[in-house]
Amino acid sequence: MNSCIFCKIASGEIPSNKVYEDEKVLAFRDIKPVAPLHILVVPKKHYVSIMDIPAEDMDITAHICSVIQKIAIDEGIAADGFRVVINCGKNGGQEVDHLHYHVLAGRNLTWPPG
Ligand code: IU
Repeated sequence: MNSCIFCKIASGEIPSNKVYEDEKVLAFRDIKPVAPLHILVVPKKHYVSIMDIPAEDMDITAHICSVIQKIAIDEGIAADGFRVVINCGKNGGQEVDHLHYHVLAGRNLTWPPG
């Protein structure tokens, strides 16, 4: 996926405000934050959405969950709480077609979402 902007960010071709990286995942601060803390966690391998993850790769979801735990501790948001969002497809509000987890914190997030 040479044209995918998150592939380029994940590979370092496009710089980002990185908060965590390992061989499978990159986490970086969203360029248009909608909360005081807004971090995106993306797999380095390209999946369009959660619907695009093959069964044999599903362990990436558990790995991302453990990365989110680490980010929550490192960023000091675990005690007050936070939200994890995956937008999927048109009605889900997905704009970038590379799987990403939004981590949102730093204010009282309302429910239901708009
Ligand atoms: P969405 O779930 O696809 O709607 O969210 C995409 C997010 O990616 C959105 O919050 C953008 O602000 C964010 N983003 C970014 O942080 N850096 C970029 O270069 C681009 C989008 I393009």
